[in-house]
Amino acid sequence: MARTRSVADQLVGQLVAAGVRHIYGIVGDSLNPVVDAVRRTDGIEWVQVRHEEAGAFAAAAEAELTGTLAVCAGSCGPGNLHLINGLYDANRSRVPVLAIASHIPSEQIGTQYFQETHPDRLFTECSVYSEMISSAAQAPRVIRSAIHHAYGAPGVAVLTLPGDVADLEARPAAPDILTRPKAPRVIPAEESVGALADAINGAKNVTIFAGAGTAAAHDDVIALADKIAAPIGHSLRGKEHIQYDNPFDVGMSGLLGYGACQAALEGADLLLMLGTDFPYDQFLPGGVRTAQVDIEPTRLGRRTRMDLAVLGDVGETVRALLPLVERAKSRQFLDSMVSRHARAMSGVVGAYTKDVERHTPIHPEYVAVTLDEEASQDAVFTVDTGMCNVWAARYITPNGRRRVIGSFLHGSMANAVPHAIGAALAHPGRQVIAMAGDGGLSMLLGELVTLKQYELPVKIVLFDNATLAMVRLEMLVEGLPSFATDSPKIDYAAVASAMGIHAVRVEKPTDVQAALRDALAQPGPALVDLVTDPRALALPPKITGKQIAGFTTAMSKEILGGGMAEVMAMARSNLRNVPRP
Ligand SMILES: Cc1ncc(C[n+]2csc(CCOP(=O)(O)OP(=O)(O)O)c2C)c(N)n1
Repeated sequence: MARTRSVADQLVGQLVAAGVRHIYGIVGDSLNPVVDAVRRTDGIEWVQVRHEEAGAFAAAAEAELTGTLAVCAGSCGPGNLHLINGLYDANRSRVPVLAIASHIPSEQIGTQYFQETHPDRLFTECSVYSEMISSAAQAPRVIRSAIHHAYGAPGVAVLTLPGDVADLEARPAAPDILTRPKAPRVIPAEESVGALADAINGAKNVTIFAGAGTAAAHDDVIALADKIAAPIGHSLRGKEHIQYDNPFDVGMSGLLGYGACQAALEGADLLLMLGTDFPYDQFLPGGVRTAQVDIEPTRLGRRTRMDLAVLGDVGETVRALLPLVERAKSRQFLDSMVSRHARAMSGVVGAYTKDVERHTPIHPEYVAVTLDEEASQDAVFTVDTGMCNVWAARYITPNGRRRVIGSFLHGSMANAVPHAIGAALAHPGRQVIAMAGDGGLSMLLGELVTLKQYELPVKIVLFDNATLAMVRLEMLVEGLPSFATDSPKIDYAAVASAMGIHAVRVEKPTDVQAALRDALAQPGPALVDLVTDPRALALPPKITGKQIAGFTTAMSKEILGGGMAEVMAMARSNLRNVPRP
């Protein structure tokens, strides 16, 4: 007897029509009808992860790299609850992800049944759409609506689906034409562009601060900067889109920043924020007249003062603006900021010297620089939250082809390996490098099993400092001695080897380059466990008196607590990094 087409079959069919190629998750109970439909459907694969959170991160990375909807799924109660942190991350990064949260039997809802939660309520805060499918008649339109919301926002759509409803016979539905809609052109109002041109023409020193919204506007922004003689600083998310082939680059702002960005922001008499929702207002100069261009009205003026707002796409706005702005008469401000940046780069960022090649434990900056040299020109780097963010931001050179993916808005630990899983499946054949901290890796360590299961050629570059270094740094600047940050020294290379993954532990800086080169040449997954210096510090470009006081207090506490050796070791590790006057 022919099998009847179920709601689960219909769901999977609609997902395939929308371009979905993978569903990341863990099977179980109420989710089984969906998993079985995937098994029987061509063109879509089930990817078995070890923690549903990793499934959500993997889907987010796939969606970010391809722009096409990616899906994750969790069984009822705890299964889909595990998705939540990855979904927060995906939703904040505005990538099209659909989550299937399977649910307890519909007749049991509201009785405190085994594993009962309310996914449709639970996920509202981390999604743009969260609905429960309660009947076969409702299913096709709600599924379609979820897909449209995920693509349209873009963001996360969650479908809550009780197992018994998934098993119901599907109702006929109109065929879906749900592939990714073409993005609209968002053209700013003429008056807004005119006002912005007037403001620029009336200003003496303009600084551009560029965010991820400059993604498709690199050449336009550079042309504008050239014409109005404006230095270009950028946020962490803007870096990969604007920093390459950019003679006006003055570096990055924020806690992880470097270069002359901060000086350029503060020295301007007009700050032009392009496609950025950079959250740290303490790094934005509240005293400087500010104009902001963004495609999203809710972002206008929410981080710092806004004297002039332009609602529109950055590329469209800049192209409309270019003929209206006058060529700058003086390039003095631009020149002074660019040379200040060059000095800062050679003094701070470029501070690693020959000594570093002999410094044990290995200095993480040396690893990052070597990795930058060894990685391919179109590599995808996924970066753990923690100090890896700093090393990637400072040393991984963007070129318009490489991609750098992280939990840059949500700031979750343990994203690098799961993001790399999604990246490797999205782009087979492309080099995918996970820059991981040992705290991050150990948090979702089980995902090594996923790499092995699918022989995903992800290369994990592990900055193994046996501590939560980023938090250690936070404690120092707050004047607290480090506490509850250290982990036992674990040989992660041995752990990975035991799983059948090519792995090596590196303790000497002289072995770094060969180990990275060898790992990058492996056909399958590989892990390089680099024993790095836990005391390597990243100093923000703008250090407040309070932070210095905090740092000094923490140092005194360490000394009073008998930690003199620690203080000396930290000083030795970081002398190279202290900005010179
Ligand atoms: C899920 C989660 N838990 C805790 C934190 C707070 N936090 C931010 S960075 C960090 C330390 C990361 O340690 P590790 O991965 O070892 O990297 P390191 O900073 O040592 O390079 C912690 C605990 C967080 N951001 N996310």
